[in-house]
Amino acid sequence: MRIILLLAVALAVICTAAAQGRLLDLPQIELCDNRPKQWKFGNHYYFFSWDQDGPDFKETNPKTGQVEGRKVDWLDARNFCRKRCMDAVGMESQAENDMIFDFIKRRNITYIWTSGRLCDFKGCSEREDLKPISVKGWFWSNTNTKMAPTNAVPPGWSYQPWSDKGHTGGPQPDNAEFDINQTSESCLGVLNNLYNDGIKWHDIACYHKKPFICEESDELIRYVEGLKRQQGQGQQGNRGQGNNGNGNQGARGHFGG
Ligand SMILES: *[C@@H]1O[C@H](CO)[C@@H](O)[C@H](O)[C@H]1NC(C)=O
Ligand SMILES: *[C@@H]1O[C@H](CO)[C@@H](O)[C@H](O)[C@H]1NC(C)=O
Ligand SMILES: [Ca+2]
Repeated sequence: MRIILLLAVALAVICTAAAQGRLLDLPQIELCDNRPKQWKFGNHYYFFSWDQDGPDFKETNPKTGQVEGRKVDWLDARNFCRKRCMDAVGMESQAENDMIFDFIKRRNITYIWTSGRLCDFKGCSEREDLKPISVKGWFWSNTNTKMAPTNAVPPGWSYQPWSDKGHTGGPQPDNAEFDINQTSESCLGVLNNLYNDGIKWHDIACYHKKPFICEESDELIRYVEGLKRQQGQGQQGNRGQGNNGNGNQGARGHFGG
């Protein structure tokens, strides 16, 4: 069963980011038109941030003076994708997850951010269907799709993508950093064997900096097509009706069944 979270994509980030005064970015027409199309899977193109050039993806290491792949926090990862009509990757199927794990393995990448997010922000606690939150509260923010409960192999999958190891020894998600200093591990990264556990999903505090994989967003592509139509009709100063400018398309959405 595939349950769509009709909660607005942005809600998680709006609430999380509000404290830091940071919001989701809207796509930009030129960046969308020139979005990197590194490889295709199903109907979507993908790219790995460190394989791209430019200041969003490369930075100079102050110690060595070398230009290297940029590491960013979870929200920046999403925003660098979103500006390009993409979003951080979401692995809603085993086939897609296999594809991402294979890429990480083949390229020997240490870790990446995904769009995975824990619903632990405003509006989540009223949702009985998300309790207990550590088991039923995870979703892919790029497509607003609920993940399967974390404590079992997802239905239709042949393996458990969450690691059975971590900082505290136990299975993921373990919210380990919260126990150290009350920083919630609300974001989902893929780690490559950092706990001698192979390539696996881990809950990680969102401020940590990592490279990322972007996946095309049907919603943002449609949004930019609408923008272009408006501009073609000579309407100006009307950037996307129904969108409050924060990428938050009706934060009053409901989870569907
Ligand atoms: C893969 O990456 C790890 C960590 O960066 C490194 O120690 C190892 O030598 C690499 N393996 C290969 C085959 O490149
Ligand atoms: C929490 O602990 C981690 C791991 O020791 C550390 O990297 C991080 O900076 C700490 N965060 C805060 C807010 O103290
Ligand atoms: Ca963890």
